[in-house]
Amino acid sequence: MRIVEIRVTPIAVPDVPLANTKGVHQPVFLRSVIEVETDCGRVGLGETYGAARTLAGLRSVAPMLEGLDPWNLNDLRQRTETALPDAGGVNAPTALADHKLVDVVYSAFEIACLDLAGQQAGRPVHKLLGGAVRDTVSFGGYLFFKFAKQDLTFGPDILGEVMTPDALVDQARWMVGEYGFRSLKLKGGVLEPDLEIETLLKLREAFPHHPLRIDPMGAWTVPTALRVIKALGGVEGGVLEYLEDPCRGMDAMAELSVQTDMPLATNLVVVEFEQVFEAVRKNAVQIVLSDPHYWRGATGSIHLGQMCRAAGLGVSMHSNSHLGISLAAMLHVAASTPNLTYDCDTHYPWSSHDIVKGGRRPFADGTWPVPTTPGLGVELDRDALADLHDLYSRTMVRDRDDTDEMLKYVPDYVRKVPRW
Ligand code: GKR
Ligand code: MG
Repeated sequence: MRIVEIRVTPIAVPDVPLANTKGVHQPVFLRSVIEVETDCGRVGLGETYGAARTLAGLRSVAPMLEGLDPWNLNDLRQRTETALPDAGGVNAPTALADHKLVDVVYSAFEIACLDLAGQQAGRPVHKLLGGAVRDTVSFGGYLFFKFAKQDLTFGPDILGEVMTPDALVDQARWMVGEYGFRSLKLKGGVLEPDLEIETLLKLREAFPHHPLRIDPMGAWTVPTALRVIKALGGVEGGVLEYLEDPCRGMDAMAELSVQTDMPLATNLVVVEFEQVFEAVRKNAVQIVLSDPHYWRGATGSIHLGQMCRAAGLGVSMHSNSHLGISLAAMLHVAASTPNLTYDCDTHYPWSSHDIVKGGRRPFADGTWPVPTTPGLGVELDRDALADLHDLYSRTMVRDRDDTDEMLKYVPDYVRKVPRW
């Protein structure tokens, strides 16, 4: 089996104004959909970021993959590195972490190659990743403070403004009622820390048995983080399961870690293998979030799990706004990472679109079944792809910039991380 053609299609997906510490989501989020076609007529699928640098990277590597055997992932890595020497990062300057273009591009094509290999072998992708250790993958409800959507041109809002602790608890009730999530994560760093403390205490009251997390994305100084941990009851009998990226940068996380037993998680300070060693040396974090979109694909995410086990670190899973091909990749990886013991993140409930046949996948009790059919287990809905590509052409949004978008809602907004 050899690759004969690759199609990379940028799409724009209607989004809602979800807030985080660096701003707010734009009216659409961008994704790239990858179709890798082989000489035997099979098509492998991938989905990744859709912002300009990622798209350009995918497009410059695609022609170099002609003739590649999709089973040969070392060859894929080599060709990607050759096509993108010193390519730098993918993210906007306002982002809080950057990911290497070469890792992101490799990851996207790797998923498509594994889809092809699985299809040819007649086995689901998780069989190629060491085998599934679970039949379903459990996700947490991802809660966001948000504005009411001002511009309804590209799609309706979900739930309107949510900018107070009580409104956030209502959002959680909706999410748990609708999807059955059994744990909850709050995107913090948006309201003042006291209001976010109040929110978590009210969530605990409303959901006495749901594990709770908060992710302020580096918004707090070390003293503020310590104050929040104390107010939330610390570790034993406290409100939090873990605290994700409370402080900005590896050294601030290490400074906090030495003063608390609260498990600290990250998808900001450990995003490359080399950083796992630094984090362990500095005892900066106790849990690392994996993600097949930048941890060198599905195989890299599995390697991360093994490294974390050796280092005594826990593993959870990160998400960005995504659709069904990414969801399938996340399911295969999560199923075959034995030490992924926390509920995974997903933005899926915040969108009402999909590009896979059969439409949006329903989930029960906050879980999705692990696909059992060959490959990734999803097929492309070409009409849906064409519609979202058309939206991409019409919107003219080409990069993610939450900070710029925030000025539409708060005209004097200034990005400041940490803020409190
Ligand atoms: O969607 O606003 C968002 C999140 O902040 C996302 O961009 C992060 O990558 O959810 C992610 C996280 O930091 O866990
Ligand atoms: Mg995070």
